[in-house]
Amino acid sequence: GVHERTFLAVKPDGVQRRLVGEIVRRFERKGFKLVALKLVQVNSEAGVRRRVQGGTGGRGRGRCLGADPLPLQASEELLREHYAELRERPFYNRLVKYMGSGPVVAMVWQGLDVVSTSRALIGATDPANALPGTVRGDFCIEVGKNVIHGSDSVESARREIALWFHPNELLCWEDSTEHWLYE
Ligand code: YYY
Ligand code: MG
Repeated sequence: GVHERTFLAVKPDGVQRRLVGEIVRRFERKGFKLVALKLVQVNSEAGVRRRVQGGTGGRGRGRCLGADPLPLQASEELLREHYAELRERPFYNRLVKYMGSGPVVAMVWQGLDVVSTSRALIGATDPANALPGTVRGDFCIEVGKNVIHGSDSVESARREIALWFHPNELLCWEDSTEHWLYE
C-alpha cells in the first residue's frame, strides 16, 4: 500500500562525489515521501558508540555518549549486521570497510511499491549491467563502488529501517501532493 517503506543509503562514494542531492532529487520527483534522513559516519576505528544496546549494558568496548536513545551505533557492527546475509561472500569484509570509509546518507522513503520501484530506479547491483537512467547506470562503474543501497524486499526494509533508525526519527507528515499522485 501507500504506507510501504524502504531504506535507502547513499554510500560513502556517493557522498564524496557530491551525488546526494542528485539521488534525493530522483526519489523526490518520482513522488515518494521522505520520512527520515541523516548523515552517518560509521567509523570502525574510533570505537565511538552512540548508544549501548537496549538494556544489555553494552558489550564492554566503546564509550556510551550519554543518554542518546538511538537504536543504532556508529560502529562497524551496524554494517556487519546490515550486510549479515552476505557474511560468507568473499567480498564481505571489503564491503563493510567501504561502507565505513566515509559518511553515509541514510534515508527512509514511503509510497506505493516503494521497495521494488526504488530497486528499479537504482539499477542492477553491478553498474556494468545497470541501464542508463538508473542511479547506478548513470553514476558509477564498478560493483565495489556502486553509490547507493536500497532494500530488496519489504521484509528487508523493515529490518534495515529498525537497524538504522529509532522509531522517533521517522516523521509522519501530511503530504499535500498525495491527492495528485494517487487515484
Ligand atoms: O542489493 P544490492 O546492493 O544491489 O546487491 P547485494 O547482492 O545485496 O550486495 C550488496 C553489495 O555488495 C552490493 O551493492 C555491492 C557489494 N557486492 C560486491 O562488492 N561484489 C559483488 N560481487 C556483489 C556485491
Ligand atoms: Mg542487497
